[in-house]
Amino acid sequence: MTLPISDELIAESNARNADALEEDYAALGRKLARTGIDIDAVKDRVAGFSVAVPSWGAGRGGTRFAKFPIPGEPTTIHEKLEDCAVINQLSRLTPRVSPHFPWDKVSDYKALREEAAEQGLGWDAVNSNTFQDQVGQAHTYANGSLSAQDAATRQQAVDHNIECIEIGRQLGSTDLTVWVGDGTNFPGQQDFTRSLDRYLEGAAAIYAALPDDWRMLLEHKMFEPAFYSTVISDWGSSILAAQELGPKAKCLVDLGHHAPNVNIEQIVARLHRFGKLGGFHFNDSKYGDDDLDSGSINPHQLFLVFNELAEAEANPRDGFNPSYMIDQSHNVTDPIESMLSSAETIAQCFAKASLVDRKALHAAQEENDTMMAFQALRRAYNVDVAPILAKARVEAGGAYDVLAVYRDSQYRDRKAQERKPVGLGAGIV
Ligand code: PSV
Ligand code: MN
Repeated sequence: MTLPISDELIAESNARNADALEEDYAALGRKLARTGIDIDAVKDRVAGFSVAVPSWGAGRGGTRFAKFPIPGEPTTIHEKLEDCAVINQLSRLTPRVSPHFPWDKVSDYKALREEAAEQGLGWDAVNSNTFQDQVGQAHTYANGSLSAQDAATRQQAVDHNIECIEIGRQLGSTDLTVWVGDGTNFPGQQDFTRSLDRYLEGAAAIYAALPDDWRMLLEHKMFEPAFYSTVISDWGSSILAAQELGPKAKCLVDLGHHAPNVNIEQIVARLHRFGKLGGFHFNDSKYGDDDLDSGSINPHQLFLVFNELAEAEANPRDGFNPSYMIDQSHNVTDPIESMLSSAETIAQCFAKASLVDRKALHAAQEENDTMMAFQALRRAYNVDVAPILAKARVEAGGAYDVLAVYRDSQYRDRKAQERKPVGLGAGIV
């Protein structure tokens, strides 16, 4: 395996921090032991945790107003893979990449799969794109894709999704994530019911092409690019569609795709209750965007989501296998740094949720002891789990201080010498 950052650099940095890590880990171990928690067991759980990164997240996102590229930014899937390999090498938390087509199209997927494996990476959910027109495309998506009035446009969208499944099979993926930008900007523009009927018919044609061991993850979004209505706007529409499609259809929760202040953790519990929790796109938002780094605004909400996931894991009902992925837009930071920081925050919330004394929580709930139920969560949330994550990371070959090693490596500067500059313009491609 050839990894992009020098092993010596990581080893030297880890050696400098080894005493501090041992001290902090031992102190936290003693603290947790007082409440009957074995720190090594939590560390092993964290070592088994992972979250995928999106290939498109390796680039600087930009908004619909502007994009401010940085020197050394990747432009091809090969360069994006290399950046994703950096994130995983340092964090040991992100061993899979989620590709988006046609952005990541190549002529030889077997070779692409090997190229990723050579850098320690596998493939996560395949994402289709029927929210943009591509050069030479026969039918425009300007009026929708799976829900468009025009039958040939709908068929083109179905065919593209089926092609994505075929590519995913070659890469070794087992999930297809379908998000459509379909919707309206004016009252009366489309009939709500007829457009949903058309969406469902197209989604059923895609569903019929899924291999037995695949899932179709339906991603809802309240608004953008359509600002009046979207066809799959919320978890309600999403679960109804997933129920109509069949058992392989599940719902994907992008944390930014809700109205402000929506109780997302409750949605997670509801979806799990009905066997429809398929996965997550992690990011954060302050107003109504889906762009900010995971946990940068509301880490407590992220913890509460993971608390529901811990409950769901303990009560698997129809099984528990949600896919975890980051989906952020990096407009002002180096995307590698943002994803390193987000992966850490996500894993921290996972670890904190593992610390919740569930017996105490459930007992307090049964006794209607509101304060003690709340405190069961609060106690876990207040623990600084950084030493647990650092220990798991270092033991797996990652860096104690991921950002410091990344900066010391001057990886981005080196890439700025090698890679062709990115053009200006708006958008995430
Ligand atoms: C839509 O905003 C979304 O969250 C979907 O997951 C897309 O596929 C992705 O962002 C990239 O545009
Ligand atoms: Mn998303």
